[in-house]
Amino acid sequence: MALLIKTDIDRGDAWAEALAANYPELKVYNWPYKGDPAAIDYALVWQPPEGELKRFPNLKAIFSVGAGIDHLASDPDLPEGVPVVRMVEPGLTAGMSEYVTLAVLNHHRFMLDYAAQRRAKVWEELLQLPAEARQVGVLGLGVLGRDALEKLKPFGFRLAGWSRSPKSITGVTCFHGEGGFAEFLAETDILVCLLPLTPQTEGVLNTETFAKLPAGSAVINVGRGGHLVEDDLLEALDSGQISGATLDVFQEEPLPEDHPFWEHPRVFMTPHIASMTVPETAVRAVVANIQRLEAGEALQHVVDMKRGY
Ligand code: NDP
Ligand code: OXD
Repeated sequence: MALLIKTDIDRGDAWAEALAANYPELKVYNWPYKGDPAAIDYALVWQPPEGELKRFPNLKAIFSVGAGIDHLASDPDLPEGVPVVRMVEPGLTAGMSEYVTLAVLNHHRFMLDYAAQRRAKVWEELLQLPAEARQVGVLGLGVLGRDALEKLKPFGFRLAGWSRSPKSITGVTCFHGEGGFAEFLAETDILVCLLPLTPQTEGVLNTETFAKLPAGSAVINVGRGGHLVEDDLLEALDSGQISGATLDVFQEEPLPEDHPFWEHPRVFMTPHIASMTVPETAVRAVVANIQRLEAGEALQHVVDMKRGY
């Protein structure tokens, strides 16, 4: 049995070593693969060139290196009938919850203001608000959204979430669908986007959405750049409707050098690193899934390609 790997960042031999340790019988090949395409059973990929996966006639499953699968869904030549599996693994989940907690606390504790004060050599205390005075609202109550909310619980924020289907989560006020969107936003002071990018969620962070938030809210986008209408955010930051933003993902990555976000004093940004798949833990999830399929059981975390996530 053979698996072909294409990851985005060089983790040396971490993937190969973890696979060898967890599944010695599996032959592992790195991209680009020059051998017989028919010999490849599984692909573990991040952003493969369009049409490339179609070259492998015997693929039994395509594993996404990331939780998001938009990099696969956008391939018009993705092989039909081959299940696509999204990444669900504890390392990726933990990293995202760390980032979201950090970003929420940054906004809650006025760190953008203190950074501005520091640049201007201003020594001034800003009035501190208790956590319960703020609502953190998470768009997307999937694996990552739910874990981030769990990790935020001990701080005492009021917590809310929004998803496509109804949910019930202890300590979180849950809203769903278009009908619940305005009510969810109305009380949300710090908005976190952890949605998958689909035709339905594209551009969800826009002027209309910002207008429904309380004035001076903060926005944290860790979903995909396509969720945010960047010009709408710039306008909302200028007007003060949005007081600050933490952005990890962008319409164009890497962010172009002349993009206004680079210099914007109310934007904290990072280069799509909110979380990363950890080979050592991710391999266990992939191997368990391959073994399940080989034993005639159903794969876990298969994407519904019609739904887009
Ligand atoms: P899941 O598939 O587990 O969860 C997706 C959630 O979004 C579900 O709650 C789903 O609702 C909800 N949702 C989907 N479509 C809609 C819609 N139209 N309206 C309302 N809610 C909707 O995904 P994960 O939590 O694993 O990952 C979320 C995203 O995070 C990834 O797709 C990826 O884009 C991003 N990500 C970013 C990273 C980074 O480093 N910046 C790292 C990892 C992931 P329902 O529950 O009803 O199905
Ligand atoms: C992911 C990502 O989807 O890193 O996992 O963006």
